[in-house]
Amino acid sequence: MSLAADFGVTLTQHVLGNQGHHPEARGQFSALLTQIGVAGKLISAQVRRAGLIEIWGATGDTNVQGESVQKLDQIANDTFIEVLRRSGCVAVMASEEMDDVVVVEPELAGDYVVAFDPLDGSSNIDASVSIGTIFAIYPRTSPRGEASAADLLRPGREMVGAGYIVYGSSTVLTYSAGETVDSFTLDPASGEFFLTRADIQMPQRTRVLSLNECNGPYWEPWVDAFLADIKGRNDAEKRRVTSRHIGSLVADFHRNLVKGGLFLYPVDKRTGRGKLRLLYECNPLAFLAEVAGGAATDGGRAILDVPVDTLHQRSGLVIGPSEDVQLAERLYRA
Ligand code: P6P
Repeated sequence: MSLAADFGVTLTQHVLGNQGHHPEARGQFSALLTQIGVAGKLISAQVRRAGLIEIWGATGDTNVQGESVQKLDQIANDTFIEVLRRSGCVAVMASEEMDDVVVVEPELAGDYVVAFDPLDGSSNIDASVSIGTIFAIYPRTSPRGEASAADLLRPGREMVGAGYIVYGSSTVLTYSAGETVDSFTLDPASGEFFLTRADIQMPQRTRVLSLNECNGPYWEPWVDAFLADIKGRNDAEKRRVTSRHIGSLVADFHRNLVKGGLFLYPVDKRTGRGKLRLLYECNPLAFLAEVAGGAATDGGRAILDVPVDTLHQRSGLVIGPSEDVQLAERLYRA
């Protein structure tokens, strides 16, 4: 009896299979993705125990965003940094939790640079609501020994990989290296991520609308017109669109990617600024959305084309099926 029939494709097998499409690959990208899987398992183990070992709740610190740092945030941040540092694949990394970049010592520095949000959705931690890690991967551009923030201050279009790990009813890692978007579910018994959704295509109809409606007073006028168009698709005959909003971008995005949904977090007209961070929230998810046949915009242009000037730069975000993202852009420009 063939053993192979007894279990699915693991993350490492899938990543190595992908590597086969790149004859010039030296294996660092594959090793990096595998190590990101290791970090995801370590963080997942902590998330699953948070309430039991009292690591939810705030540490009393505040991060560069001015948000109170939850203990699990700190653990996720430290875990991601240490695993990536030891991977030998990363030269410099940026984290939502760190004011400045972390430069890896030359003897361990590798060919890639990574930006990540170690634990997105922190305000949901002590309510046991889904949270997640988001990551973006670029090839380093700096010469050996000179890695710096400049390696990361580049448009999302230059990414070579991106993904997230959502710690929800199960722990799911989704990544893309540019050809397909694939999802893996962690099997707690074996500690392996197994392929559960291959070559995900984002459904082209918006069935789910996901946003914080209470921000309505702060929206620019085009947003109300946009929402009226989408909600107007529901009539006496049929409800075509429903609403789901978790408040953890990574969980809202994963549901929308799989079921066909649109998420938006428009800029605040009082400041002209968005809330979500471009480098490690909007860009990686925009990368996945485009590979899966969807789109992402800040209203004026594709998220992946927005210049990245600072590590913690914020952006407005509309992400989901292409035709509704294009509708948002038309209304934004009108
Ligand atoms: P608001 C979580 O803190 C986060 O960064 C995203 O995951 C989420 O979509 C957004 O902020 C929620 O923000 O203003 O609706 O609470």
